[in-house]
Amino acid sequence: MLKTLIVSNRLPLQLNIKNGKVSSSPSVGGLATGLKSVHKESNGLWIGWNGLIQEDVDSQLVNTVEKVVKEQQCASVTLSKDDFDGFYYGFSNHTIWPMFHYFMEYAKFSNDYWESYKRVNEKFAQVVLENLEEGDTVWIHDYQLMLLPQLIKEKRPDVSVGFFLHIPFPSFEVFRTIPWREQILNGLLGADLIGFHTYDYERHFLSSVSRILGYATSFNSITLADRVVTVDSFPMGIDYEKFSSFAKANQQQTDTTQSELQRRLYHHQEETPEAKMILSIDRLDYTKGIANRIKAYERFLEKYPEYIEKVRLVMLAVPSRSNVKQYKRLKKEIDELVGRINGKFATVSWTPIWYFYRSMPFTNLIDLYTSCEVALITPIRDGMNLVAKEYVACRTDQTGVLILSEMAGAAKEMNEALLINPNDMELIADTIKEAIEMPVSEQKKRNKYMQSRLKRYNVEKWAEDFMNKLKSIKRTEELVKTK
Ligand code: GDG
Repeated sequence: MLKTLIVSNRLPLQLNIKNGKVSSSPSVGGLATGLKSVHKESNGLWIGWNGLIQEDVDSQLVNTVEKVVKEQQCASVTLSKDDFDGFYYGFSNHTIWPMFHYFMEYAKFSNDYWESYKRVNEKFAQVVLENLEEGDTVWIHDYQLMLLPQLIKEKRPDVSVGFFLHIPFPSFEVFRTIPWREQILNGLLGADLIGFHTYDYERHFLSSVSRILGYATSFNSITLADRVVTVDSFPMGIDYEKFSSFAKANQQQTDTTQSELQRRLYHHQEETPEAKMILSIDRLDYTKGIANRIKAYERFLEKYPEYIEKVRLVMLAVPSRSNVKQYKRLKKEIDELVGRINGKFATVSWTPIWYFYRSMPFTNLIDLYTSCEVALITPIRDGMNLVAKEYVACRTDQTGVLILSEMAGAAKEMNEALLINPNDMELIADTIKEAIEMPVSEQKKRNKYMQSRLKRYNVEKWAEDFMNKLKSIKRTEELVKTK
């Protein structure tokens, strides 16, 4: 039976090993939800790293781990500590991530990282090739695996290969400075279909291919010596129904069933009914513009002191890549900024910023989305930004104002949000005021449009569109061959 193999850096499951027993729980991220139908249909298989470092796993448990993984229709790629440091922390997160988000000064060009990246991509290729059967389709995800399409295509030209990039593709002027630019492009061109969140990323990629490799490109295709590669944009959506139904249930909680966080948030609203809460949620990452956001909030309090005690920034920063130098530095900067601003403006009964440095259970995330009147999302660069979409989906009564950076891919589809330049502190400060003062009728009008779009183009539709396109490319190729 024909099947689709999904390949991503991490498998969509969490393994737990306790007293020699191995169990797994599914992870609930957007990608796992979107690809659920592709994964479950026709005996699909998901290939990726299972989250365990090879040296840490008792050799007697190796087979049990793989058995548990297999039960979830998954197969593991095993990574050693060296692999993880060079491939994941190194090339992926210390070279590609900063370069593709235009933080060129943060990028490290190391040949050791590159060698590790190549080696690990080959490890992935080996597991994929072991599991491939004639006529199968492979869908590869994200910047950690950009060499994999070519590694598969070389060995199995008969197999249909798709690739989706979840982060921006930078402009040619930035991309050309990477020492391994040709190899990365050739790696990607092993795919039959390459997808991006927006048309801008797509055209940056096309321009790099034509100027670095010299291939002929059109609006959305690249002509190689022996085949044509299709390039297209597929803006990733969210599981709209899940967010809106959890939000509805959340609002029906009673005093006794509310979570502690929900109680605190509601208590705050009861005490100061005219006060507004501004929400900020991201992984703690320098691309997300968290420091600028705090500074803009400070500017807002300075410029509009009438809002002192009448507004609060609720900030959730989820720990991420904390082994990388820049992330450690950023954490320190944010701790200091929050401390300074709370020290500067706090009154006996009010703290301007509530800061949480941790990840929260899904239900608490919903508590935050439903209770904050404004969401302030100001990345310096962001491939898409799903938090913006989730916030709007959770506003079941259609109130709430989204302030969104123009530099997030999501801004292309969310024109009704208050769009800002994340480097313009004065503008952000003024926009916070505009958001707080926006009449309810205006809020509802804007959210209505955004909700209907998010509902229609949800994450399942995104996955379906990509797969349909890949299938149609395959059909066309077969027709050409039989002529
Ligand atoms: C990359 C690209 C692109 C956050 N905190 C908690 C939590 N979350 C969930 C959110 C959301 C997801 O994590 C974050 O997604 P984003 O899209 O905002 O950002 P990245 O992690 O940087 O993702 C990005 C995305 O890939 C998809 O292509 O949009 O541009 O950088 O779903 O809800 N979930 C829970 N607790 C938390 O504390 N449970």
